[in-house]
Amino acid sequence: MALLIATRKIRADCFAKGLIKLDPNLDVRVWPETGNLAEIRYALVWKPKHGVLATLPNLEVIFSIGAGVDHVLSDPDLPDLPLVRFVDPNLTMRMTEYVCLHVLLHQRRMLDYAELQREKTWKDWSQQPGANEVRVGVMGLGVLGLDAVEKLKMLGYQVAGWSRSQKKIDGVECFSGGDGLKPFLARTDILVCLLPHTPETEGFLNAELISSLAQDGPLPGPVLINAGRGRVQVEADILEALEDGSLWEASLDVFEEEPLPASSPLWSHPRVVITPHNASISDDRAVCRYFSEQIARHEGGEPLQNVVDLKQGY
Ligand code: NDP
Ligand code: OXD
Repeated sequence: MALLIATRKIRADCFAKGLIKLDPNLDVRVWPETGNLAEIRYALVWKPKHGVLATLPNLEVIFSIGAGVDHVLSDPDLPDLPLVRFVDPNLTMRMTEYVCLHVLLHQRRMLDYAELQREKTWKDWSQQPGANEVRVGVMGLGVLGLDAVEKLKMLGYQVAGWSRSQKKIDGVECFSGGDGLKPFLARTDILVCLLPHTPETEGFLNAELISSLAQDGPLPGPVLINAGRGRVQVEADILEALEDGSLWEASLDVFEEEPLPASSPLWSHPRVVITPHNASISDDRAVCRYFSEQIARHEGGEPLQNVVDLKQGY
């Protein structure tokens, strides 16, 4: 039984060591040194080269090193096999940290204070609303969104969530689908996007959506935080919205093109916080433990966990 790892070489070598430590009998290969392709039954991948998975005639399961699977589903030659995504408490915790950090940053007007500090100006900014005055809306109530809304609630925000299917969460106003979108946006001062990139969500965070956010909140304007996927946002529309005032500030962790090109005006926009797609990075040891367990389950005839719905694309 062999497993092929296809990701950046340094990380692949680290996963190979970790997996062998957990199961010394596992035959681990690092792409492009595949050996006999017919022996490979599992593939552990992050942004694999298109077409590689289709060359493995006896592949049984594809493992995504990340929670998102768009990097696998974009392969036009993807074999029709179970795709298991990474779900892990550490990944969830790190994303919740990012969400809370950035919601607090905008609510407490930290970008204004950073500017005042650069000017060496001692000035108390009185217009920092309390958390209880701020309406946060989380798009995507999956593994990550559900944890984020719970922690935001604990911080005292007025929290709502929006997802494809209707949810019922204590203390969180839940909206769903096309009908729920406008009312959800209309009550949202800080919008947090934790949506996957699918054909349905492509370009979703656009001018029309931004202009539907609440304009009567306690901050100078609405805020967008996107840690889902870059192709869910339209960067030209975000920049325009920041200029025309329909958006006040933004925190962006993901981008249409990554790395974000040096020519992007987002880099130097005074009301934008940029992070390099590291809101929540999969922990290497947890990745090894999790997929080693999935292999053991599969070998033992137990069902795989967190199998992606290929029709929905997440
Ligand atoms: P899940 O699959 O658990 O949740 C996805 C959520 O999005 C669900 O609530 C789903 O609705 C909702 N959704 C999907 N499509 C639509 C749609 N068309 N309309 C409305 N709601 C929709 O994913 P996770 O929470 O684990 O992860 C979310 C995303 O976060 C990942 O796909 C990945 O892109 C991103 N991510 C980013 C990281 C980073 O570092 N920036 C790190 C990890 C993940 P429903 O509940 O009805 O199915
Ligand atoms: C993921 C990511 O999907 O890191 O896990 O983006």
